[in-house]
Amino acid sequence: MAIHTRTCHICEANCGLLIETDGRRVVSIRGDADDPISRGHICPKGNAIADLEADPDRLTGPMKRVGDSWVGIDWETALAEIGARFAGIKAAGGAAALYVGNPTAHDFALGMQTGALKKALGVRGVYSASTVDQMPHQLAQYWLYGHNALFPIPDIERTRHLVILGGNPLASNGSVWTVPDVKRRLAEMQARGGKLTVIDPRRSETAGIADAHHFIRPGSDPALLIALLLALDDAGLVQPGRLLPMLEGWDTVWAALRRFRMDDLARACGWDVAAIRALAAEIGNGEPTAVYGRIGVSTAEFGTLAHWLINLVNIATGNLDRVGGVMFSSPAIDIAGGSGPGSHGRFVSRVSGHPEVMGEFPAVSLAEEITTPGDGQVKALVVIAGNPVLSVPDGGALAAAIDGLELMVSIDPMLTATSAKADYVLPPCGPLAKDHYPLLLAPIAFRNFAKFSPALWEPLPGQKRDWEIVAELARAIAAAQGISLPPAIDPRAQLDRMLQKGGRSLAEVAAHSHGLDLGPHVERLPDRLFTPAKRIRCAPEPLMADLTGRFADGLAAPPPDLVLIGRRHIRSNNSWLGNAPRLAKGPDKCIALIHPDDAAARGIGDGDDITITSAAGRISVPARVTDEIMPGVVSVPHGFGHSRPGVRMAVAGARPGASHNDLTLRGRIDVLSGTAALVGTPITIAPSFAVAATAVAG
Ligand SMILES: Nc1nc2c(c(=O)[nH]1)N[C@H]1C(S)=C(S)[C@@H](COP(=O)(O)OP(=O)(O)OC[C@H]3O[C@@H](n4cnc5c(=O)[nH]c(N)nc54)[C@H](O)[C@@H]3O)O[C@H]1N2
Ligand SMILES: Nc1nc2c(c(=O)[nH]1)N[C@H]1C(S)=C(S)[C@@H](COP(=O)(O)OP(=O)(O)OC[C@H]3O[C@@H](n4cnc5c(=O)[nH]c(N)nc54)[C@H](O)[C@@H]3O)O[C@H]1N2
Ligand code: SF4
Ligand SMILES: [Mo]
Repeated sequence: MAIHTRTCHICEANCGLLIETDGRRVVSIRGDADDPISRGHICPKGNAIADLEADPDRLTGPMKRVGDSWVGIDWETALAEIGARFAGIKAAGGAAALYVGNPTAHDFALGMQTGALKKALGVRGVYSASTVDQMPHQLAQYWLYGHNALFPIPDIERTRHLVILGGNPLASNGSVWTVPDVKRRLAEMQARGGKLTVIDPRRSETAGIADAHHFIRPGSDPALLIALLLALDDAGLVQPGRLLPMLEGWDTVWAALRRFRMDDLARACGWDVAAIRALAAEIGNGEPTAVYGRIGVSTAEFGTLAHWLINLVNIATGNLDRVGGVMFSSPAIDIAGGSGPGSHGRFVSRVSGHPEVMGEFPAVSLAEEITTPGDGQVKALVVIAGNPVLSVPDGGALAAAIDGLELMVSIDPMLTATSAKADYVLPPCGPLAKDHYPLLLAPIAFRNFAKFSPALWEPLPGQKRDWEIVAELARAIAAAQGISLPPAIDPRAQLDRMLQKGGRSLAEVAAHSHGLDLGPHVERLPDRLFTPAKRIRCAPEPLMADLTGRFADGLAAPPPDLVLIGRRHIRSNNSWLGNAPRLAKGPDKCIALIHPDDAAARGIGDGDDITITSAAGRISVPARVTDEIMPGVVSVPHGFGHSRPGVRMAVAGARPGASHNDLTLRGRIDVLSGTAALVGTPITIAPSFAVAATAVAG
């Protein structure tokens, strides 16, 4: 028996775990009370790591598709075959694409190898989960602060008022905000006299514990945020304080904002002007206040605009870089200092001319790059730890496009809706055979920390770690084309170098096996700015143009009758934990929430099976009639749809649910960042029996 300290790799909370093992068997997993940031917290997903390790559906070695079946193949042969097939495709003029999924963000060693794979594949723009997620934050930060990785983090331990738009940390455990034990921390804030305000079209779990909850029409947050800024201005509450000398273009912003009329903005977001003024008075009362927006705000048609406006609200009230407001971290490894600041529009995508953003193309544009003939048509695809068929809008179209590829390789432990379409699946070893360091998460934590968790054991014979697979795949593909790549980066050595740059070492961090507390955030401006003049660029031209053009033009447009939004469940993680028995139990999660008025108008009763239709497709799910959702809005979680052909996930398949992304539309995007508008999809709904009857009649 042994007890290992570990960081949970599943979500951004990065909880400290104590894992008790007997040989290679996990006996128990519990929260680590000595972890400086999570202080013993654990959620059901942390316990489910035992299920992930022991999942009987987990692939134990490389698989090759032969006709309609899978055959096992050894690594060397698989890599050589992939290399040769890839070189053939390249020689015939075909192009490649790389899609990088969310779990990559939790594997520092893997992230170090993707550059080599990009080079071997000859790809310039990559596709990733970022453009169905947080890219708007990064783009707004790149323009404002000069670096895409400068995330302002709510100072939950010292704030007096936290305002959350489009985030539900009680289900998600916090996002772009590593904040384990968030429920208790929010309660502590309230016990100190602090206030929690939630703005969400659904009375979410977080709204349920808030001091105030306001509904908002999906996608209309920018209207509310502009209205809040105008109300602050009207009340004489615009007080950037010590930030003022750092602001560039401040007057330009206000000139543009003042062209909007309060009534128009209020109508667009469905608020009373009086309620907007009341919230502005609270936000601007001089107390430490943090306004935070997350995925409900970023995955919208004006995602970048919304995040820019959230930053402007925090600047206008003097709460940016202020204790108790939103603050910049001082991580042990400064990823901002160590990487380029970011980019926008250095080159464009082939088919639709989307500008690259941080070197990425929109995930929604992958399908068209595969199906549109011509020079540079994508014929080969590599997916690393991703399930875009379920996670990217119009997954049905992407699935069909993938069928037309000449070569598809998936690095994934499971046969999923996406990897089941591959020609080769290269599965990694179990998660506990990999080292862990929160390279991308520590910089967004509510408090500075460092923690290294060594692998509990070596991979089983014949298994490899993700980073080894990517490194070897890159070299096999390069070699087949006669390209030479430098030797693979040794992750531990590289991590040590990165820590040493900040004055520490891997040995020192590793010696603190429960984690190293590096203290609360401190004021970092203006030094932390990456802009040449060390000033905050408040009025970036593309945002000003988006504000006065696309946004202003659409403000008066009447909203669709009914729109779709998403949600998360504490026992899920996107599409990939559905096969863990201890998470799958309990009531059905893939159900639609519908307001009683909307249900009554369509003859829908609680528990009825309903069919939801959009311009992309249709799905059927059970309905729950509830006033926790606002009228005109339906909520369905994403990450379901495990009954697609070839999926081998017995537990998930027993209750497969339907995929939200069979309804989302490829054409609805935030044009600045290329991020999909996942919220606000126009839909119609009807009882499934009625739809079936019409289909028969038609
Ligand atoms: N409608 C709608 N769609 C959404 C969202 C939404 O809110 N609404 N959210 C979006 C967001 S925020 C995200 S991040 C994306 C996620 O989108 P993706 O990253 O494309 O998908 P995931 O569902 O996270 O699937 C991850 C895959 O990685 C595999 N995997 C898990 N662990 C490992 C590992 O250690 N190594 C390897 N190689 N593979 C592993 C899993 O088996 C799974 O197939 O989905 C997005 N899609
Ligand atoms: N349990 C669990 N935890 C997770 C995940 C998971 O799938 N399950 N996924 C992880 C990932 S990859 C991510 S990116 C994070 C995301 O973390 P969060 O951003 O906290 O994500 P959600 O829980 O989906 O909360 C989004 C909220 O936005 C609301 N919303 C929808 N549309 C709008 C709108 O137009 N305006 C406003 N103001 N609100 C809106 C929704 O009703 C929902 O309550 O969670 C991470 N953690
Ligand atoms: S909250 Fe996130 S990091 Fe913590 S145990 Fe749950 S899944 Fe793991
Ligand atoms: Mo995400």
